[in-house]
Amino acid sequence: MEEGPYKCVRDGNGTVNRVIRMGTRKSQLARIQTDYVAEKLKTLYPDVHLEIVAMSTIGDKILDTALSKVMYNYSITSISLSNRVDLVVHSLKDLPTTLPNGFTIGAVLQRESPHDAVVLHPKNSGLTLDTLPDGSVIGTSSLRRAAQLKKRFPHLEFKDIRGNLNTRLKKLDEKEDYAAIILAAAGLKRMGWEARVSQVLGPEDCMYAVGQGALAVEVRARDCDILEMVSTLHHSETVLRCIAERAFLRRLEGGCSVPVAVNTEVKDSVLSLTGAVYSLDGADSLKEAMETSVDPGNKLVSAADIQHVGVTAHNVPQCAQVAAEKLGVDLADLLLSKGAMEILTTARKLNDAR
Ligand code: DPM
Repeated sequence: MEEGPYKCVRDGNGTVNRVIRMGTRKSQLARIQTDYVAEKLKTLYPDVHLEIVAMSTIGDKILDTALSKVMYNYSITSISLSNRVDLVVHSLKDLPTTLPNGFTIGAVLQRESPHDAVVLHPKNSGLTLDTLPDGSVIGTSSLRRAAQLKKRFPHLEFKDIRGNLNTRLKKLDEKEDYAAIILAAAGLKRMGWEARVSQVLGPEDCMYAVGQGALAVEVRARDCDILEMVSTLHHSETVLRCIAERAFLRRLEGGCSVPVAVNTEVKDSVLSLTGAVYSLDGADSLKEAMETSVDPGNKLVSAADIQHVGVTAHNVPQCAQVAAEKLGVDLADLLLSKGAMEILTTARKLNDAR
């Protein structure tokens, strides 16, 4: 169970009137994402004084290790958050489904495209994953992408590629090692590199990662003034989709280093979730779909617990959040009943041995 509500500590009139310090990692993408949220906050709260603090994290330092093994160290920023800064903007997909005690996701912003995209070496311009020659090497360190694409495009080969987005694009363009790389469409868009996207992969080719394409604002759970301030950034539909996705991943005990993929949709107050697990080569997989009503009129349960898989969203109907979380858990249980744990355990062991 997660922690219950914290007692609010306010400064008198319910508004934040001290300096708010925003932490950011030093990569260009992290900086762009932080600036984007800072701009939104400045527009909403012109009187609030924001300060951006650049931080080094272990995540930045261990980029030489396979990303699929270290990604979860991103939660290291929570440690900086404990004293130096008041909020940190993250790509939601890099945040663990269980946050360190005392921290919460105070805002989940409207999702960009959650899909993965193909970026071709310039010499392959005009080709697609289908038409690339046999044996073409595709760069990705994502077990999720490799598993799905190996199965779907058996004529291609997959190799790890590391470093931040700038490094990866450089490795692609300036060498002949990779015919193409796969990256999240959202990150490419934020970097202003949309023109490099040659193909966006739909769910039939590659389902996305839990939380992909959404930005999250991490805060201290007891800072009620800040929590209230950032909560206006919540995008209800994104919140519900991401709660379902994160609940699914958490139930599967999957970190971001397991081949787990999802697809979600909200239509006419119905939230649908498709989830899948894969062996590393994609040969073994399980995929199921479920849906639930997230109609605020649907008074399922009244939640005493205000956090849902780490997200605090007072302004999104509780019954809908409860239904979304239950959807994720139920779908995971369905996959577990069909043998998902065996697939994931084997994938994890093989990946650790790489
Ligand atoms: C996580 C994964 C990757 C990132 C694993 C996955 C990709 C690693 C790789 C959990 N985090 O997706 O299966 O390609 O080797 C990351 C990116 C973004 C956030 C870059 C990307 C930007 C998009 C977003 C790295 N984290 O996926 O191309 O905000 O969702």
